[in-house]
Amino acid sequence: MIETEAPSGTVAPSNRRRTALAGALAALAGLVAAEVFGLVLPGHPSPVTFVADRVVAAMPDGPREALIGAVGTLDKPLLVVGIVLAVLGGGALIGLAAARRSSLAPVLFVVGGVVAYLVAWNGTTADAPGLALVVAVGVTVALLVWSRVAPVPHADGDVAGPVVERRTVLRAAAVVGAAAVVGLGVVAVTRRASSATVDAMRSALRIPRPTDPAPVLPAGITPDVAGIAPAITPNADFYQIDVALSAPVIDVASWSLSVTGQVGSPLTLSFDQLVALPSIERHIALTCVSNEVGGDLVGTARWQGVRLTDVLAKVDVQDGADLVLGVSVDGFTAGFPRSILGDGRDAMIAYAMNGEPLPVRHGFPARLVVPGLYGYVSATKWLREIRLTTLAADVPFWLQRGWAEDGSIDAASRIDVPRAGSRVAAGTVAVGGRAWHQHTGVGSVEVSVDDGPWQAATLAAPIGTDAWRLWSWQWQATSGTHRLRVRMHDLDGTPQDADVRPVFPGAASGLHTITVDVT
Ligand SMILES: Nc1nc2c(c(=O)[nH]1)N[C@H]1C(S)=C(S)[C@@H](COP(=O)(O)O)O[C@H]1N2
Ligand SMILES: [Mo]
Repeated sequence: MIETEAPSGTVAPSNRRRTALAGALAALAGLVAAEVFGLVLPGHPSPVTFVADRVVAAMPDGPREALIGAVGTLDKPLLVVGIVLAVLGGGALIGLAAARRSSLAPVLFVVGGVVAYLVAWNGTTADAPGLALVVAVGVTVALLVWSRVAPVPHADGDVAGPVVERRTVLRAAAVVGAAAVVGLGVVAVTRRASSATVDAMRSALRIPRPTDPAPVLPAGITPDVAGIAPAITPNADFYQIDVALSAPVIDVASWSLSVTGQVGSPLTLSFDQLVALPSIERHIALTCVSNEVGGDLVGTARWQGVRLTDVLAKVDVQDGADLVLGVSVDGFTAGFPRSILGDGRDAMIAYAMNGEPLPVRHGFPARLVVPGLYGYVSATKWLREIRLTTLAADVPFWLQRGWAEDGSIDAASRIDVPRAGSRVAAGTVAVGGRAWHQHTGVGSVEVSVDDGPWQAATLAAPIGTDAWRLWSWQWQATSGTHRLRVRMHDLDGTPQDADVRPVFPGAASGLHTITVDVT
């Protein structure tokens, strides 16, 4: 049965390779088991998700900034592949170490599990017991698999370590591989089923008519420019930014929202209780602080929800509470000064977006929307708690990572059509775009060609000061390569900041400039 007999104290290279492989297999089996087990714990993301969140959080600002702009696309799968490879590598190292002393393996797998737990723990104690359970199951399975693929030899096991037959490793690899495929298949199917359940729940939900509906929009909010995106962003096209690897799947029947912290009488609302309260409906533009000049991390939707100050009035907020902190089911937090609500802006606990329950990826069943603040300080999705607190006691997620405390939105403008770098025919060319300075409003937009004089663009019909405003301009284009720039003044007459600043730590600035080839 034993293929190679290594002399005491040394290990044959082929055996080392096989124990490394056995270790990697055992770690993979443990990871798959933890993923599958994690799935059956309601409301818990997978352990890999937990770790990926940690990686995003721990990254230095430069790379993270680059990543955040793209989160929701390719970066997440790449992170997951990286984490799986790291686990395989860790398992292989344990295998190598155990090639000399097999009794080391169980100890190292347990240590690996503890490290995984610490790396994955995101600081919210609510998640700790579930995560501990998931990791414990994973480690147990890894140990079981290890004891099968790397049997301790009959004699002096403690001295020479396990001797592994190639056939055992191959057979174990086949079994673990098959189990991984089946297990992850089950995960994928169940995930799809549970998001299908939420979709069914969403479509079954009845959202009451708003008590205070949004004003009827005038005709002409979207200018007649071919190829320009509509002034009200459809839900399917609305940008998405979050640090969650997969959107939390929330059962609205068991969900509740608590208003806590420095309040005289804390409050908990079920979904039914929330939507039974008087509601407002408003067109509000949401903007991400990570939006580059000319970028598309901005959108305008019609939101319906409960006015935040209505809810705060019910809990008797204490004087010292100067921070309103939204806490998400996924542990994310965003916070802003309570004083900004004093101007009566339409900040709300939103539960509907463009006339339907919030899409899962936009925070189902409820989120915060605060006109005039970037999302990172205000727009908590999958909201579970609103905490009245202070910056000294609770530092919001992105502030912990060096982003600016003041999340007020800056004025900005963008050219959408023609696209940067495109080719157009000489003659009259329709130019169009949008500008925003939420809660202040857009006063004027101007365009300049090749650093020539600023020329007034035509503003489309207004949606409201909390939304963006689209614009158009007829360009008499002559052949050659030309540079177009845009700038705006807000309704106060203040020009947007033309100085070039990067995104970190508090929003990019500078004028959007594009080059167009006219033929
Ligand atoms: N739970 C949670 N809410 C969150 C975030 C997040 O990472 N997690 N990101 C915030 C940021 S930075 C922005 S810009 C907005 C984006 O909202 P959207 O994805 O609906 O466009 O959500 C905010 N709310
Ligand atoms: Mo953001």
